[in-house]
Amino acid sequence: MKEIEQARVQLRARFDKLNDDDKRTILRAPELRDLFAMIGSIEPASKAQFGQNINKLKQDVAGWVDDYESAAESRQLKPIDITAPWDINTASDKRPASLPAAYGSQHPLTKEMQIISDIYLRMGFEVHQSREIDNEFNMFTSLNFPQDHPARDDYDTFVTKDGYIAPAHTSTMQHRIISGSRAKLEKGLPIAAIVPDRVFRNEDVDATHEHTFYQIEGIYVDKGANVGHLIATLKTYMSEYYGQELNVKIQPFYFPFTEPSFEFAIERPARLKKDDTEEQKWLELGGCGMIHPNVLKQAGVDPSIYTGFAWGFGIERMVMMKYSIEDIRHFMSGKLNFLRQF
Ligand code: FA5
Repeated sequence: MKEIEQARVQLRARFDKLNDDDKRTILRAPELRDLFAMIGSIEPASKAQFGQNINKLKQDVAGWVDDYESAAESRQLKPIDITAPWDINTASDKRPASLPAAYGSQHPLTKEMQIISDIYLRMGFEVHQSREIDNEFNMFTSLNFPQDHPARDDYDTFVTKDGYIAPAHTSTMQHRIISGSRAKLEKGLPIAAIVPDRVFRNEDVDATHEHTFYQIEGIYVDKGANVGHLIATLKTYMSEYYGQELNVKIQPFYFPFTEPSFEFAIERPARLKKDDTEEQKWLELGGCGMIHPNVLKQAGVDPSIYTGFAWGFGIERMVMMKYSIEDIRHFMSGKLNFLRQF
């Protein structure tokens, strides 16, 4: 039986040296075949034992392969959690049961923007990012603000010494997205995008106004897009986000980049109303309208063939409605007793 033991040592040495992907080839090793071929020449008294020992070796070799593969699998499955506050090799029963609060959590606005983006992704919209610094063209000119028009002053923009602008709304992305995606229209596909991102205004801060806040821009361009589609899109989104149908109010407004333009408000729940006046009844979430033909034209889209709609809502205000948060300043206050509630 010496041959079998010699073969076992050789096979093991070769198995250890094989590359990960080749470990299985050991099952077809010539040593095993040669041993089986020897059975015929073994004297009858030892033949049965010899056969059993070869079978045992063959099973052991298959066992090496199985053990190796299942270990490789669990090596792959073990996630490396760089945020884990314990050594990742600590046995699970020795790890702390829960993370101490000091390790933190996602900011409520981050969480809500994820939820909002997921709703729009399900509705077929792409998600784009905005910029933290932009230029006069994207902030005004591409959006059909006439040169030196007072409407430019409606947005209390922060401007750098060399004339760059901290975007005061996410509409700065309209031109980029429409011109960048117009090839889709030629293929018969709509442009459908959202931009949830940060904007800046030189504004007096109060319970509903911040100088740095978030907006979500929505852009849709296609043949035949109309106001009915705009309202249906916004209502569908609202009822998904709030988990119920809400009363909405749409009234005429003015933006240079949409025509017609509307202001979109939703009815506040009683607990967020200070009194019973008509003004307190509605919370204005943002503006919307049909994209102005000049905006489409500048982005290289023919407004006699395609139409589109756009909207821009304040994210803090939507989240405040959802959780009955009475003051927008809580979000950036860094107060732990506020943040821990989410
Ligand atoms: C705009 O910013 C337009 N760009 C919206 C738009 C987009 C219209 C696309 C048409 C088509 P407005 O300045 O009204 O519009 O701001 C939109 C929303 O942002 C407001 O209704 C409000 O919800 C939020 N918002 C505005 N200023 C502040 C602020 N200082 N703090 C918090 N939220 C604000």
